Amino acid sequence: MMQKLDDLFTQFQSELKDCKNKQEILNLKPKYLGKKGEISNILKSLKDATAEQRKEIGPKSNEVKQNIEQLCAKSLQNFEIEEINQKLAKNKIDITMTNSVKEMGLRSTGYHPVTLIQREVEDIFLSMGFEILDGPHIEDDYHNFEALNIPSDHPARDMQDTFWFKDSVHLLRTHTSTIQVRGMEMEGRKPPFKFVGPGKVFRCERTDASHEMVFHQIEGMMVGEDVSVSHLIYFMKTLLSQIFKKDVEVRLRPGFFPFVEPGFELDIKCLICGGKGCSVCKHTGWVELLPCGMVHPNVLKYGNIDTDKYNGFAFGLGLDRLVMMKYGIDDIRHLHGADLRFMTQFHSF
Ligand code: FA5
Repeated sequence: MMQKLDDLFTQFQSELKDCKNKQEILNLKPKYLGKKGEISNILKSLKDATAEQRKEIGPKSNEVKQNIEQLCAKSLQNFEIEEINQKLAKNKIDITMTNSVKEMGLRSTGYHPVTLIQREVEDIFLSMGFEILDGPHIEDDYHNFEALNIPSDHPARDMQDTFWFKDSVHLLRTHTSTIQVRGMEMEGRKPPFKFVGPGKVFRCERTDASHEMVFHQIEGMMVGEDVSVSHLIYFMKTLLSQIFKKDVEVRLRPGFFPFVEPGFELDIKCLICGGKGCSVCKHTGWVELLPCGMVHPNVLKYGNIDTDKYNGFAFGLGLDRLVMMKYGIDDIRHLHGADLRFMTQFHSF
């Protein structure tokens, strides 16, 4: 009987080896372990065996049963792993290869015009020694208002309609000026420094030809000794001449923002209508593009900067409007639409 159990196990191993798929294993298992299987037959015949024989055969048959069980489970697992690997190999997509996109019959639309202009502006400022910083979309009251010299009772809070979270503390940032605060907070940050911070901003506004609820700005900040309005004008002029590669008419007028003093609005002569008046410039001939000014001492104090020694300038450029002026787009809403005929005009891979 003991020999028979050994022979059965050897026979099982050889049959298992020949199994070509999961189903064959599932069919093989009951042949040995099923109610009418080989092992059960042996166990049934124990009733005729002596007590001595039973003592030996019982544990031995359990051992063989367990081994068969384990080997079946292992082989099934191996087949499953092989199946998964085959599927993975078959469906492999190399997303780094632009050719795969074409082979799959998909059209590549290139970069969004706002991304293109953002990179262009970043490169111009990088070449002038500015750093590039980032900041979160979800902000808190402190970074969006308080540290920018806009306390909770200040009427300037109403200048930008804010998407607040239910806790009344967190919000979707309404401007990239939050990056001024975050930039000054950075560990080891000491003047002199200059950085730009691009990104999305959110306002609960009615949309029209020049207003969106989600749009893009790039913030700029320079802090050092004896920074003046001339520095500010120099950097703004350099930026605009490099972006437009032609002379564009601009005007500087007083502007009010609690975080700058004095504050300015830099407007560009509308390039859609040439200044004659249209829906983009609201029939004024000018488009508000780049508010700026000298950083208010209170903002520097929130950033732990010694205001007896240092001062600075800051600006907040509207990137969507810059794209509109550069490419002659007469409605900002085209930039957020999904019309591929529009999107593919700018750049492709
Ligand atoms: C600000 O957001 C200030 N944080 C800018 C600033 C920074 C001033 C640093 C001084 C110093 P304003 O709300 O005007 O300012 O927006 C700045 C620019 O963003 C505008 O000139 C315009 O180009 C663009 N902009 C504003 N609202 C919208 C909108 N709804 N849709 C598209 N562009 C907009």
